[in-house]
Amino acid sequence: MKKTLLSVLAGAGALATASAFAEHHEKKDKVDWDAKLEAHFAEVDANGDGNISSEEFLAYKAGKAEKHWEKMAEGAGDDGMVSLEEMKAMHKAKMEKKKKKKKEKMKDGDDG
Ligand SMILES: [Ca+2]
Repeated sequence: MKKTLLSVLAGAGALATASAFAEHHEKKDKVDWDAKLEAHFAEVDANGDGNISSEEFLAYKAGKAEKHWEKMAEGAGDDGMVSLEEMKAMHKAKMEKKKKKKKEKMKDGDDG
């Protein structure tokens, strides 16, 4: 009888833990993808006609590429060009920064 009661209690505890876990992740994962997509669409649809033309798409991508290049150029040498070694160094620095950020988040008790 004692064993059964313990099993029931352990089961209830596990259930409560699983429920709290699921609830936490449900809240965290609740992203309004429609709203995100609509915002992104509006960003690309430069003239706001509700359609994305190839010109709008390419202009949007060119803008993104330009911003990307500006970031890359920060790691470029004096010649204004990015070598493979410089690119690897930038990538390594970026990964280390990400790792450090993740560690700090975990320290704060927030897993993401
Ligand atoms: Ca358009």
